[in-house]
Amino acid sequence: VGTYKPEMLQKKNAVLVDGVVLNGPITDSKAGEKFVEEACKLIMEEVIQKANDITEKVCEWRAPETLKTILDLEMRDTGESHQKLLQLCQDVIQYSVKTNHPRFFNQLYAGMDYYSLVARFITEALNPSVYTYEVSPVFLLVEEAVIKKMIEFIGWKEGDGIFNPGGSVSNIYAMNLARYKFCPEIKEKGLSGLPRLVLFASEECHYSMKKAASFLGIGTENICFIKTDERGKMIPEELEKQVQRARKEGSAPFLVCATAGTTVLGAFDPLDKIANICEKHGLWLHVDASWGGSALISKKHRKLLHGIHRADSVAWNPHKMLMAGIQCCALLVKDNSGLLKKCYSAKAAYLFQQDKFYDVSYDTGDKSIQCSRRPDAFKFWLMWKALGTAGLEERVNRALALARYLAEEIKKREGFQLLWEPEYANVCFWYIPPSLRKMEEGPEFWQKLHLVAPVIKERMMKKGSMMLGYQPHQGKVNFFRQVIISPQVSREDMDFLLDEIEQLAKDL
Ligand code: ABU
Repeated sequence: VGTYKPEMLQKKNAVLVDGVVLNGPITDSKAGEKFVEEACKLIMEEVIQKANDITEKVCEWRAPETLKTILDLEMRDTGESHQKLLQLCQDVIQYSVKTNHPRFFNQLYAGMDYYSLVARFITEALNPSVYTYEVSPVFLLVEEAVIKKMIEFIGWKEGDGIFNPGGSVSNIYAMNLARYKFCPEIKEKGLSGLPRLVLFASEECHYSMKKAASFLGIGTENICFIKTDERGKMIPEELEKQVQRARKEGSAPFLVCATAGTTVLGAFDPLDKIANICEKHGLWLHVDASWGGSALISKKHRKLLHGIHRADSVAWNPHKMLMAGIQCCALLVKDNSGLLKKCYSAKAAYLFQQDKFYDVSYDTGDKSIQCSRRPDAFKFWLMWKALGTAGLEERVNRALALARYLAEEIKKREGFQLLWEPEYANVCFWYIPPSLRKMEEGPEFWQKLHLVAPVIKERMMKKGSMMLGYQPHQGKVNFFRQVIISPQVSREDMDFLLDEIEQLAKDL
């Protein structure tokens, strides 16, 4: 009968319902354990032990149609064999990008932290959902401890917070929270009858601001994008002007979103001056420090966020600079009167019973728009426990020192042009290939230079030697954005990066 073994049916007291034998479990735990053991060995050998090996490729590029033919993607009626499954795991590892490789510089995350990795293994094995103390006692306490510590680094005496699936979600939460504070009746009454709400963010802000405004029914046209200076920082005088203009037009300003660490330039808005304007006009100040928040850990670099303690909310992603593993993103809120819970709670009686036998204030799930929620704070906590604050600080200081080193090397080399002095871990530069070096900087030069970075990127990926990003930005043609994060990266990798670009582009 189907997958049942005859001995199951022959068992005394065998119970059959709708043709299904109900006696005993039907999982083959021995086979499962063997699979886990061998798959873990594969992960150890193919991912973890290779993470520092620069002779390994960063990526094994295949076009989608080719990759589809290599990977056996079809899901069939019958399960695959143990060996076939291990082969599939091997294929997945082989053709995935090794974001833990010392020469993966492509995104605002990189590298391997062994402790956060083990934390992820533990949480994957335990499969908790962080909403009530009864199902997640440890992870809720861990989240509380991590949020408390992050709040200390911001410089607040007290506060609240919640871990979210991504910085964009934290920004959406913050925008909604600011609006709730501005007009609490919105939770029950909805949008009708509201004045035209307006918020302010810099031209360099993260694209999640637009997503948030459209998702929340505020409308992207009601984001007033404030001009930035040549370094990509919001100009406070422009903000003041725009707030006054919006008021005169009869709109209702309610929020300023400043950025600490912009995505491309790594720029930090002048938070103290922006806070003065927010205070004067009674506006909620949210700081998107998803990328730059980790500078708070460094005594040397925390001045980049001078004034952050005056913010009402902060988004900070330890999965970026601190390498806590995707995803690890906190929204931190200065309010300690339960605003977060008041804004988001729906009081599901089947989860948040008020007559439980323990202190139900630990059932924090109703501070979130999510129901199921991953224990993301745990991987940051285990890593912090392992490295100590001093270890985290060393990581930040070293990444920023390597960025400075790279910038200086770029200045020395023929054909490389630094766009801005790095303020953080983003190093933005052009590579001008031999054929363009003598050309006048007119429209033809820029048109041709625009094509260079994509060609180099294609070549590096097909070779698998490294990965770094490029983009056009604010009227500038395609340039490289190098991001330095991982302590596995060294000065030699910076030199390699420049040598490799020269090598890949020598015929251009
Ligand atoms: N949240 C922005 C991440 C994009 C990047 O890694 O460049």
